[in-house]
Amino acid sequence: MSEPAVNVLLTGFEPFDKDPVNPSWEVARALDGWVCEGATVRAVQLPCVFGKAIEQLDAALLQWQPTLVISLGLAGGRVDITPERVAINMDDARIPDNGGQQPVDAPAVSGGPAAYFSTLPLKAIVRDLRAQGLPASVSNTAGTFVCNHIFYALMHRLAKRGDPSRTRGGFVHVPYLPEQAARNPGAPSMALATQVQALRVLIETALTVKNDVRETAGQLH
Ligand code: PCA
Repeated sequence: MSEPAVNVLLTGFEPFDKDPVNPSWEVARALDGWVCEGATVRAVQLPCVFGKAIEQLDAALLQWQPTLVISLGLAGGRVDITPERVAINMDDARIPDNGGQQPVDAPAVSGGPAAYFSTLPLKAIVRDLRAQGLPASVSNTAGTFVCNHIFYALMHRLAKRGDPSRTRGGFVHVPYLPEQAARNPGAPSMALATQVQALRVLIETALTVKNDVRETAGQLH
């Protein structure tokens, strides 16, 4: 008898804000089919549209029944790979999404709790990335746009299953690609190959480290 397939769902977003490329999707699709610790990465692109992104996430969760879910998004201006600590139940869009919606102070999931924490081993991830020469830090805000929206919806769904340790999930923001920084002079960037390597390390750590390490990654402000 063959073992049931073990899948890692890795989502990335389509380009937004008139940008022709989104590194989050470039990284995800580069890893589609990669096998790590016996688990196969399944890359799915999400629309940068409030609501519709959640529908497509739900379809992907149903299709792949993943044991680990990592959603990626671009945070232009960040200097490193940033696993997010917390998703808040708040849509407050500074710019319209790709469908022209611009919610202000609306819940991501109506009636949901204020926030959820990532269930990824954040500190171990940052430790392992840095040890491999890959810049990373924990972020304490995923913003209030579509990335935080999908992060919140993901954690709400995993929490409602009642066994948060069975399917781990979280969100990771990635920096601009060099070509994007060239269009935004002065902005920091990271090459695609480096971002892809960082996600390889991150997925392996998320699959193998059951209990996070105790190390500070706090910020004073
Ligand atoms: N970044 C945006 C939405 C899509 C993406 O890649 C964000 O940080 O909300």
